[in-house]
Amino acid sequence: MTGPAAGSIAFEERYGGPAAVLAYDGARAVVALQGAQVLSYEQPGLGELLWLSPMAALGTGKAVRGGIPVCWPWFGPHPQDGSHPAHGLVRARPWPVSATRADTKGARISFALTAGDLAGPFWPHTASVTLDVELSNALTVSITTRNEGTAPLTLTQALHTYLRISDIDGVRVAGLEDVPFIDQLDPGELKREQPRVHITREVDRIYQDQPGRVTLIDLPAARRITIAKTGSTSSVLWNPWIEKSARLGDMGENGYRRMVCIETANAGHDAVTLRPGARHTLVARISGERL
Ligand code: TA6
Repeated sequence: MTGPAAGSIAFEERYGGPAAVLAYDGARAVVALQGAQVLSYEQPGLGELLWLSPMAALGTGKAVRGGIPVCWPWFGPHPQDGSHPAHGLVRARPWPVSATRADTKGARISFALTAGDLAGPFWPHTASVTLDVELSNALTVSITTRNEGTAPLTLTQALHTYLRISDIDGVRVAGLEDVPFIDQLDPGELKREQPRVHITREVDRIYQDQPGRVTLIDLPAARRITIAKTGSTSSVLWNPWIEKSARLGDMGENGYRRMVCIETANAGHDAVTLRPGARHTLVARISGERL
C-alpha cells in the first residue's frame, strides 16, 4: 500500500546550465534558473507537452527558444525604443530562487527579481517581479509585478508558451473563434476568424480582450492541451512557418511543423497600468488530456 504521492525538487545541470527538476505523481517539469524558464513539462500518459529548440543551450547570453520564455516588462519590441531587447529584460538573465516547496500537493519553485536587480538603462521604473512554477496535476506558472515606484507603471507581458505537437496539419486551436486580433503580419484594423484556427502558413496574432481558456487539439496525437488563465486578456498565437524558421536558425529541421505558440499575455491594447504600490498577477495553467 503506497502512501500519497510526494513532490520533489532537485537542482541539476541541464542544457549547459543550472535547472530545477520538479517531480510529482509521475509528472515532471524542468525549470532553468536562466530566465526562470520552464524548458519541459511531461504529464504521465501524455509525454512531453512543450516544444524546445534542438539547439537549446543555456549560458550563451541569448534566450533559449522553447518551453515558456518570460516576456516582461514589455511584449515584442520596446514600445518607445526599438534598440532595446525584444520581449523585455528578463528572459535570458539569471533569476534568484526565493523559495521551494515539495509535499503531497506537488512541487513548487519561486523566483524573485527586486527593483534593484532590474534597475538599468532600459527600465527607468521601480518595480519587482516574482515568478512561481507549480507542478501538480497540471503546470501552473504565475508572474506578479509590484509597482514600488511613485509613478504609474504600464506593463505588457507574456508567458510565451511553445506547445509540442505531432504535426501542424493535424492540429486545431479552439477558444479564439470570432475573437478580435491584431495581425502582426498585416497590422491595421482588428481582424476576426470564425472557425477554429487551422494553421497553414505563418501566423502571428495578438488576440485582444480574450480572458478565457485556449485549447490546442492534436488529432494525430489524440490529445488536447488546455491553457486556462487569470489576469490575462490577450492570447498570442504564433507559428513562424518555413521562411521565418529558416531566418531564426534555431527551429531545427521542419521545427515549425512540431510546435505552436499559445501565449498567455497582456499585449497590444491590453496593456496593464499599475498605480504606485499596486500589483498584478498573470497565471497560466497548462494541462493535457487524451481525446
Ligand atoms: O510571440 C510572437 C513573437 O512576438 C513573434 O513576432 C516572434 O518574434 C516570436 O515572438 C519570437 O520572438 P523571439 O524574440 O523569441 O525570436
